[in-house]
Amino acid sequence: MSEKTTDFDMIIVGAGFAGLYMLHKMRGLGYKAHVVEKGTDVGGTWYWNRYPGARCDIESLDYSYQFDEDLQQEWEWSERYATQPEILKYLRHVADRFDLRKDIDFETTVKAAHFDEGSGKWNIKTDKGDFTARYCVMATGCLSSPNIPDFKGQDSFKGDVYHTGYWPHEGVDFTGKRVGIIGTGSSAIQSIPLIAEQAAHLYVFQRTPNFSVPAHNGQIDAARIANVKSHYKEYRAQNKTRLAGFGEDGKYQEMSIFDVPAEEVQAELDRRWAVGGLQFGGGFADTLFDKKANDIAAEYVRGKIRETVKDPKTAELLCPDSVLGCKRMCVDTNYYDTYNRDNVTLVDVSGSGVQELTEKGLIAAGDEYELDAVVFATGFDAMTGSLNRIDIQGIGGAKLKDKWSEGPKAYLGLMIAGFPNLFTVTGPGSPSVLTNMVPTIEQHVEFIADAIEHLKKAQKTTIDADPEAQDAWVAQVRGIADMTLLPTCNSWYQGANIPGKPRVFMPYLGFPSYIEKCEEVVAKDYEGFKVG
Ligand code: FAD
Ligand code: N01
Repeated sequence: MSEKTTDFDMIIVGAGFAGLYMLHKMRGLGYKAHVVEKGTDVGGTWYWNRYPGARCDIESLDYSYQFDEDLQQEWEWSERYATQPEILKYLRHVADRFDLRKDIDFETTVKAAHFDEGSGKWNIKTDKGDFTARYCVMATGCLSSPNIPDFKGQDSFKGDVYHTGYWPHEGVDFTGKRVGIIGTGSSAIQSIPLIAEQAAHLYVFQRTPNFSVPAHNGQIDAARIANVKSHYKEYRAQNKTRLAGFGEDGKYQEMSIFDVPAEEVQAELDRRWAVGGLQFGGGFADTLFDKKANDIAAEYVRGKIRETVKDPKTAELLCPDSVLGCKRMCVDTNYYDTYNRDNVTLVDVSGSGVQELTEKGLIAAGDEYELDAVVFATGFDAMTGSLNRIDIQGIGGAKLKDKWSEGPKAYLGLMIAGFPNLFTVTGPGSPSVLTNMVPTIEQHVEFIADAIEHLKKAQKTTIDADPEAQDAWVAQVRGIADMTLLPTCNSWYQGANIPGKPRVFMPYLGFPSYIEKCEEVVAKDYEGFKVG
């Protein structure tokens, strides 16, 4: 342990964007806060995901903290979409700039957190020792538990095995190797073009194709940086009025696609494709709500795939038949073009899937592929995975895992009824993964800090979610999702990627209405929370 004392006002689990800001915020308010982190350094997502091509797909000027004006003015992003090393460098800089490391225990994993009703404190067990704290914040991340499917013969493969979310720090050289990659989500779509440049041959095992739009990445234009920095506060404030907390105002985004003349629709889709990035999906008001409207944008992307990929059979395999945006859209550099390389083969595993790993490679769709390395780009047990891996027990020894056995329930994605003084940053029911996550994380951290200050002023010691308010919020999260096309495919948003995981739509759609709700809750004296 880095300090002799083991009793804190707050224990924070995780040293990513959320944990670092939570520590800084609480320290600034005069609390004794301490972070416990499994990794050897800060960074969270950007510490673990070091696969080739890893970078954010929200623009760097947006995907960064806004809590400190000097920091946002002084930090210089080099590319439109920052690479994993650059984001990690930024988070390391934040840790040093605010002297955060002295209050972080690295290489320490939290195994259990039990609420002690007698003392009103949390007993937190790690693999290196125990802590007590009045408040416990799970800043454990919502895409931080890698999903490694349980294939037959998993251990028999004699070659190298990697997961994108556990990438070796020293990097991997695939030169001259026969490589197989399982999955075609964002991680795969970023890494495939770069692995293909090195490998002797790359086999891509695709269960479901994804929609991807070009990043058009490059150096950030100096004039744009100067412009944003000249009014960063207002720029950030404007982003908070946007559905996903970032983006641009388009001419037609309040209009139905059917109210816009066809040639203007085409021109707007062309314009958005040329701009690149996730904003492609936000051109018209009904794309996410009306299947026919969605079909127009989806067919546009399919057209681009067919134009780019020379082999018609491969192109068809790459065309998703699902709704655009129903699985998280991907943003790529040269993804589709990579399939024009002679050393890349797309293998359709949509029917029988990857069946097993063998000594020499893997069996998919009945054929054995001989490989030197297998890359699992198989995603994460999203939103609940890292929480369920900790033995969390609340009032009466109730286990979080049991409470969530039919799907996670939380109030505002911030607290779980029956687990007093335990907060989750971007928990289920938060807008989290449907937004630019950094401003969402900052909003959550500030809400938690304000709630604790509220308790102090009111001379109270406990805050808990009211079960009825929680149920109403869970119903609202699902109700909103049900108005959209989001629940229409097997996405990780609803746990469909993990065998046996309850099928429940987890994130809340709508950053502005979420902020409004939180402000209303505070104005009504923490409505929906029990303070005691
Ligand atoms: P994390 O960064 O996941 O940090 C959680 C930390 O908790 C980890 O370091 C983990 O080791 C630690 N931890 C977990 N359990 C324990 C335990 N039991 N004991 C000790 N420590 C523990 N979001 C965007 O908005 N835009 C993007 O472009 C974007 N790109 C992404 C790219 C990738 C490859 C991935 C995987 C995610 C991406 N995300 C993106 C989502 C990203 O996870 C968030 O933006 C953000 O980094 C999350 O920060 P966090 O601090 O909440 O969690
Ligand atoms: O994971 P995914 P990811 N057999 O779950 C396949 C963020 N992120 O790591 O679709 C065969 O999207 C699975 O197939 P299917 C972002 O939020 C952002 O790529 O389930 N295949 C799918 O193709 C993202 O959404 C960036 O049928 C199997 C793939 O593996 C989230 O993290 C970059 C399988 C997993 O895709 C997760 O992305 C990276 C099996 N048994 C990540 N099991 C940016 O660009 C799974 N698959 C910012």
